[in-house]
Amino acid sequence: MTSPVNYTLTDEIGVITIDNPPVNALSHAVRQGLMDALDLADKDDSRAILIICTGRTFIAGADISEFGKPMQQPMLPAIVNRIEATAKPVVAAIHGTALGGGFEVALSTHYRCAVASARVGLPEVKLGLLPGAGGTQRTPRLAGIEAALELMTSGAPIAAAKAQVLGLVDKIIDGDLEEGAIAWVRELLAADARPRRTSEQAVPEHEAGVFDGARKLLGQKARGQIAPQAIVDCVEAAATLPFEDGLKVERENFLKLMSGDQSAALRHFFFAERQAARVDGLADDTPTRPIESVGIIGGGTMGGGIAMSFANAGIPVTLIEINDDALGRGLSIIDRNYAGSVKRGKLSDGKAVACRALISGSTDYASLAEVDLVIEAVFEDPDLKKNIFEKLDGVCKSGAILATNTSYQDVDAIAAVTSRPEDVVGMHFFSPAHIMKLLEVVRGNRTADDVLATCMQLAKRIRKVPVVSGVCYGFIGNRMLQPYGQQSQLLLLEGATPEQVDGAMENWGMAMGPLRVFDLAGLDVGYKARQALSDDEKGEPATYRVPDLLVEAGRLGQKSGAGFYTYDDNRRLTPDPVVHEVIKNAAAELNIERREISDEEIVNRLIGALVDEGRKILEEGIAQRSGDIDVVYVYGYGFPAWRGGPMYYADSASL
Ligand code: 3H9
Repeated sequence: MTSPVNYTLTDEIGVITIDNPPVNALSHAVRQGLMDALDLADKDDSRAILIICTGRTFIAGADISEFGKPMQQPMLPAIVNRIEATAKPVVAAIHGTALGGGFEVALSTHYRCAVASARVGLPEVKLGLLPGAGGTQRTPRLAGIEAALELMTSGAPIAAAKAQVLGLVDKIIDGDLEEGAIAWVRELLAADARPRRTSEQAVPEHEAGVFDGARKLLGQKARGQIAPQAIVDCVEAAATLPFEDGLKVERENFLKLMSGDQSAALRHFFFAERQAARVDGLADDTPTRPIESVGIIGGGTMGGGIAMSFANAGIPVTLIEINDDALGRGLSIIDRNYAGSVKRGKLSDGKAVACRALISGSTDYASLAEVDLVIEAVFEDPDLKKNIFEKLDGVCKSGAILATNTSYQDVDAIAAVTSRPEDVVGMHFFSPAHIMKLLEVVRGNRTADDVLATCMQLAKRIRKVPVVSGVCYGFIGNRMLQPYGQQSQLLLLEGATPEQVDGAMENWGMAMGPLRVFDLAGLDVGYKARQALSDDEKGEPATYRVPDLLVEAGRLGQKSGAGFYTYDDNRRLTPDPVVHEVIKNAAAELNIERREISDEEIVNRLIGALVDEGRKILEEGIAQRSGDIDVVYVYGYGFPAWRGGPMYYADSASL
């Protein structure tokens, strides 16, 4: 078998080239190949060694698919230590993304160069791990404690230019990387550059209390997660212990995390997310339609957010509203959102201006005649939606994709009003659409394969995570939310308070408890929807009695300053005895006996409700696979990724 690592000696420079597509992960064969190449380089006439990769990226990390299986020698920590100990200068040449163990390989070399478009990072925390090949010890020595903590606990990669400022990269190469890197190695040799070992460097000065401060902050920001805290322990070890002892602390912590539940869950989630992008029965080479321009109907919060998602990816958007006033309002919300993104440092001023310039407005459907995709994002009125699709059928060019952003309605019924149901699909974004990553792609009975393939590909282009759903009321996410929400109402009537229900779920890891979510969304939304239903359709009165009473008392949620809680002007909540009374009275009226309810019961019943519905969704073939449901809940509903998603959790906890 040929090795994925190649070694050549040219004019006194030994070049180690890694070629292990798709991302040059450090599989066993790569690790062995690196050791073999280092053996050759040790013995030959090379005066310096260059490590470089082919394909789209430098090494993107350890091979995650090998985790959880017996590991084969040589192990990465031994390899990086060997690289650093090499007697000849070793140089890393980075392009694409140098991540995790890949960046640790680079950190163990003596000099690092990168193309300007390269990004480097230590994302292990996203897999419930920490950099386990010296990263926790070398990064603080090079970049300082604060920057190292930020890099490792956020897991977010940084651009080459920033890495250079931090001392993690020495030189930015313009033009061809290999040529530029070899020229630089020659310069280094001409200047008699010697191996420069990071392990021999002292950790820069740092503020007293930096570690306790980080632990406290992460206790809030990364509540429930153990890897970020372990990273702080390792960096503290780097600051206080000799290098070798720091490495031991790192190894111990790494192995503990690797065998723990959180990392197993996050690794499941990593692969579930990538699997979700695949559609069963759709060949990888299914043709796609070119999407160079998009129309959006409806300039409300949703339509505006969707418009921004496309504009941010460089795709021009025409936003349609019913009149100039509504259009002006819609565009000004977009302006405000861009200003907010600039203020929060998410976009540069220049980029925001360029993106905003890609969004134009119109009140005339004829402006959509040439667009490649239209997304309808008006409110949930099935007749209005059908009416819009009839109009689109009349004006849009042949081959244009017609999508609805409906959260609940029957995509097949909407498609049926057009003469081209095969071009109709659901694209269900989550609010705020320019920020939330989830996109449910709803496949109608007659949606064409190339339409589906185009939407999946397009999702990636606009930086969304797509999950395919079949047609049913609420699709995957909102359908599961219904029994979850209903169960929260039963818990209130049976004896829990809103703050107990929310507290139990938030302590368990949900970003927000169900009653706070209801208050945020507005209690009047569900109330209005129920008014249109028969008693039978509404279901068990206990599942909606309390919110009905609250709405009738003028408590519509955050927007009215009161719902399940009371809110001050800054939308800070306080529990409200009036609500406790409403709940007690409703329980008495419905003959429900109240009792002590434990936090454990709250979590089990709520997650159980989600999972039961998830199982039905799987059985009916609405979701392709249980991992897809996990992706929906983590990216769309604040489910903790470190618990793997509801379906993974149910399996692992034998629910
Ligand atoms: C680590 O390094 C631990 C060390 O500190 C200590 C060791 C002792 N392994 O995402 P994509 C596959 S922990 C195996 O769609 P993109 C991926 O599954 C690791 N496979 O592409 C997919 O396969 P498929 C730290 C991997 O262009 C294909 O590659 N590193 C790995 O959107 C394409 O992936 C990370 O956490 C891997 N490490 O994004 C980096 N990475 O086609 C994780 C990818 O069969 N990776 N695959 O579905 C990423 O963040 C992105 O994949 C990357 C490319 C940015 C590299």
